[in-house]
Amino acid sequence: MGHFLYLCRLLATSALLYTLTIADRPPLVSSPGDRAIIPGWHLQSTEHIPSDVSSLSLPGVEVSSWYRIGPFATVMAGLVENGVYDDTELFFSDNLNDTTNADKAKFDVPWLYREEFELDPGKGSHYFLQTHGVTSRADIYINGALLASKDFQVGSYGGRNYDITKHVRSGNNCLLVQAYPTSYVRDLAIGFVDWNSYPPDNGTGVWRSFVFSQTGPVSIVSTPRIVTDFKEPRMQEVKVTVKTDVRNNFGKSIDGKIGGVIEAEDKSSTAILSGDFSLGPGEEKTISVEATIQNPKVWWPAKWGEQPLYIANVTVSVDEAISDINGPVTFGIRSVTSRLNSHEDMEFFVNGKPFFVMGAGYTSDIFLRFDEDRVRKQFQYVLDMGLNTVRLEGKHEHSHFYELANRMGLMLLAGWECCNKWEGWTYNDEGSGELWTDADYATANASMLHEAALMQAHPSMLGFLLGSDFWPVDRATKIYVDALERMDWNNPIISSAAQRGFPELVGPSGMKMNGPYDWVPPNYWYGDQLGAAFGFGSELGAGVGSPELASLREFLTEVEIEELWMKPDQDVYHLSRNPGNFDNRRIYNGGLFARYGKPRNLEDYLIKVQITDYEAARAQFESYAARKNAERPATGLIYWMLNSAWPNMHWSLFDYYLKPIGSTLGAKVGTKVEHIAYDYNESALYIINHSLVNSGKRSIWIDVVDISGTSLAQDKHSADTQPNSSKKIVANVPGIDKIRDVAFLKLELRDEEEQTLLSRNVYWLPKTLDVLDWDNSTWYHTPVTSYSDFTALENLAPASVKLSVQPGGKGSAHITLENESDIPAFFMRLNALASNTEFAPIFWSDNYVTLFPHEKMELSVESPGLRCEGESNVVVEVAGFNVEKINAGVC
Ligand SMILES: *[C@@H]1O[C@H](CO)[C@@H](O)[C@H](O)[C@H]1NC(C)=O
Ligand SMILES: *[C@@H]1O[C@H](CO)[C@@H](O)[C@H](O)[C@H]1NC(C)=O
Ligand SMILES: *[C@@H]1O[C@H](CO)[C@@H](O)[C@H](O)[C@H]1NC(C)=O
Ligand SMILES: *[C@@H]1O[C@H](CO)[C@@H](O)[C@H](O)[C@H]1NC(C)=O
Ligand SMILES: *[C@@H]1O[C@H](CO)[C@@H](O)[C@H](O)[C@H]1NC(C)=O
Ligand SMILES: *[C@@H]1O[C@H](CO)[C@@H](O)[C@H](O)[C@H]1NC(C)=O
Ligand SMILES: *[C@@H]1O[C@H](CO)[C@@H](O)[C@H](O)[C@H]1NC(C)=O
Ligand SMILES: *[C@@H]1O[C@H](CO)[C@@H](O)[C@H](O)[C@H]1NC(C)=O
Ligand SMILES: CC(=O)N[C@H]1CO[C@H](CO)[C@@H](O)[C@@H]1O
Repeated sequence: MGHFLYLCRLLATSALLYTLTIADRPPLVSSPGDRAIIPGWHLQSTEHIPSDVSSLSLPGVEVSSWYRIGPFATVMAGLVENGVYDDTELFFSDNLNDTTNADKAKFDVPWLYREEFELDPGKGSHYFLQTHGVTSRADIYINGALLASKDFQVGSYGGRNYDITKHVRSGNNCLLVQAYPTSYVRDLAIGFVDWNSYPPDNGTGVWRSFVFSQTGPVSIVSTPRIVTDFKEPRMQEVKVTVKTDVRNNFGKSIDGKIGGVIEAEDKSSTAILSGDFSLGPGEEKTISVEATIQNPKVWWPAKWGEQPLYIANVTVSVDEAISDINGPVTFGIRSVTSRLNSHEDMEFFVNGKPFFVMGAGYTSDIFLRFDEDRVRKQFQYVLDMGLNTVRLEGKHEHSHFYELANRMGLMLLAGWECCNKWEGWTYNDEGSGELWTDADYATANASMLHEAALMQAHPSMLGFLLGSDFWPVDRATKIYVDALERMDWNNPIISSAAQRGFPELVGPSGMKMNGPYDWVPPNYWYGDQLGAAFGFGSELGAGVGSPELASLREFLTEVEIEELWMKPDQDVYHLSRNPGNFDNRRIYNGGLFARYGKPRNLEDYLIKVQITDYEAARAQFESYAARKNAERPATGLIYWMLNSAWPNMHWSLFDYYLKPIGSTLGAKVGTKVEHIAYDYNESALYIINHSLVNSGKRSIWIDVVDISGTSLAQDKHSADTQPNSSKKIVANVPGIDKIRDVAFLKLELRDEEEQTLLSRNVYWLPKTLDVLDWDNSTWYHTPVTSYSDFTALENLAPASVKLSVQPGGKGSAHITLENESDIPAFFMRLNALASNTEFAPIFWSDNYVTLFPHEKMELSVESPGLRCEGESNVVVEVAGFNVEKINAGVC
């Protein structure tokens, strides 16, 4: 109540003063072709505000007591931005749960986003407001009038374009958005299903920016779309068609000109666009203009080549005067196609070359905050791990995200999310979404049109998945496909990420989603059922991704950390929302305790955790790579998942604080361009080549020792490597049959002539493999009836290792590790710190390494912060399973 009175008083007394202060600001837009993002908002709950909010959309209301946010923020993101909540605090222990319970009422009411801005509308000017989606839905008011109601501005992705010409006025203008609460089962929003806690506000609010524009009589009403006739990289010239939707804002017919430029970003070529058009009164249509690019520079995924980009700008003019401008649109010259092979499995091709997808699933931040620099770091990890694709399951982002992927050479597999409202179909017996009404189909249409337009030109797009766990009904499928085609989508359209069924219009997906999501042993992947390495796995993994101790301390109490091993079956709030299938580490710890022995203390548990995570991630990527030329080939996989929405304990390839973990390095080994991998099940070796060009003679060195360092076998083979393939080169690795308890297998792949090391890979192998109970599998895991026994590792004598470090300049360092012992130095983690703080992100050439007796190894590390200037305290530490912690100064 106090708040309300305060507001009214201020309304009366300070309106004049306020108007005067902001009247000095320049107009938001001032000439045709100008576009501006609403630069910020005042945010407030409706809880203490009169029910008729339209008057608040009149200029001059005093709102300085409201929260101030940037151009976009969900309610929670806005409250964090204003210090109402502290995310470090919220993310600690189960504080988020407490806040969600305690503050529930706060988020059961709509919230207001309000901004005033100057305009100086000239005669003949037209004004538009483009939204990019408001969660879950919104009333939009401008200068006291309702522009759109919550029945029209609906859905997180429901971008709409409004003509606001008749509402704008000279001087101060005001926009007010009333965003309504979100339910993931009722609304087409951005949710976290069963794998992450929900934000207390369910992501409600203006999560993407609003764009304001001024035009003349003809407006460009969509981002220009790019279509090329590019087929294959040897083409001497490529025809580029730029398609633009334009509208006549006038009551009379208009003739106009469309012009523009396409420029190579490196300035190596320029092409001019030009054409004429006529529009009837109020008519809206698509205009195409063409240009030819000679000697086009072809865009490639990072592993295969460069990422040259082109930039297009489009201008429409009427009577020689500019009426509207759109761009810059960045695009690349490349093609993506897909087909189902003879096993009905999905195969992708980029520029005509078979593109073996090695990807992982992306999540947005829990509060949908967007930090381009953070995304860049995450993408750096993706590339450093040797992955080439990121899947966005209903986690579409801002255009900067797609632009980064374009520049870094990453492919993106976009699509709608599973389980909640997005899959509210009668035949979905697993999801919780409410069935769709006619209004939902309209929202789906607007959402698909909008997302397709936003994504269309980006060369990083690998495809769009219309559904995830379930395929859409025919009516939705038709809407999606029509919308994608309407927006000149030139990439594969896939019915879903699973095989449960499919709409006739699109056909089967060729993707499997048969688990696992929780822990399975490494030999699982070499089986022939469910998620094992054959076909295309759209989301699968052993559920691993545990942070190291320094990160755990950021979000768990000391007691909670100790309970990870002392109460191994207990629910862990930082795994997943209760209740669900992923809210404890029962399956994971069951395997770890049985295989590696009951932990003696926290330190012992944590290293066993990283050992488990490393071997799980490596086996998954390696098996798919090894089987890429199998009778039923593996054609690609999406590791579940890449990153985490908040600090959590599972499903990640690096932790929330951007620190590398066991799964990071396991994945990195498993994806090497040229690699030598061990098939646990058959005791066979595969030589793998993901390159399109490397070839030549290779030698393979095999070394097997037991835990006392005694050699069980040593062997050397020669092989001819073949580009872009995998082949079995050794059927039975010698020494494996001699294992008494546990042995170590070291594989080295070298160039035959120079003996340069191309890949080095160390396994710890048991006498008997884990036995899987395939028939007793659930959708998320396959149980083990008899575990491998690695407990003999406890008998490893201590090894002594020599560490030396040299600074390498530009944030890098070189490290030499030398095992001075007669036994293996098992699973050593290297860590770099400045004044006791770990660097992040940090990229290791290798880590979690095992050295054979008397082996010497060179490593390198890079991190932006790793510099000697002004830092006297930069050290590299090493500690391993049987190696005491040692360190060496970098500077
Ligand atoms: C968030 O969505 C869930 C349904 O998915 C619903 O139960 C819950 O009440 C929603 N929370 C809020 C604050 O609306
Ligand atoms: C396109 O427009 C942008 C913004 O107006 C400008 O910075 C850029 O130079 C233009 N590029 C071309 C190729 O015209
Ligand atoms: C989808 O929206 C477009 C653009 O508004 C419209 O032309 C089309 O008819 C809509 N489709 C359906 C099925 O409503
Ligand atoms: C190992 O391979 C054999 C055939 O070589 C197969 O029968 C068995 O199922 C495989 N093991 C696992 C764990 O899948
Ligand atoms: C979270 O809150 C719910 C009450 O809504 C409670 O049942 C549950 O035990 C809490 N979980 C944790 C981990 O605190
Ligand atoms: C992989 O293929 C490339 C390209 O032909 C070739 O240069 C390289 O030697 C191959 N490597 C292996 C291990 O086959
Ligand atoms: C890569 O391998 C596939 C099949 O394994 C083959 O069809 C294709 O031609 C190969 N591509 C190149 C560039 O070698
Ligand atoms: C599946 O597992 C359960 C419990 O783990 C066991 O009782 C049952 O016999 C198993 N079923 C099969 C078919 O092995
Ligand atoms: C103390 C010791 O045995 N050092 C050996 C470590 O390994 C290197 C490389 O094999 C040997 O040269 C050292 O003698």
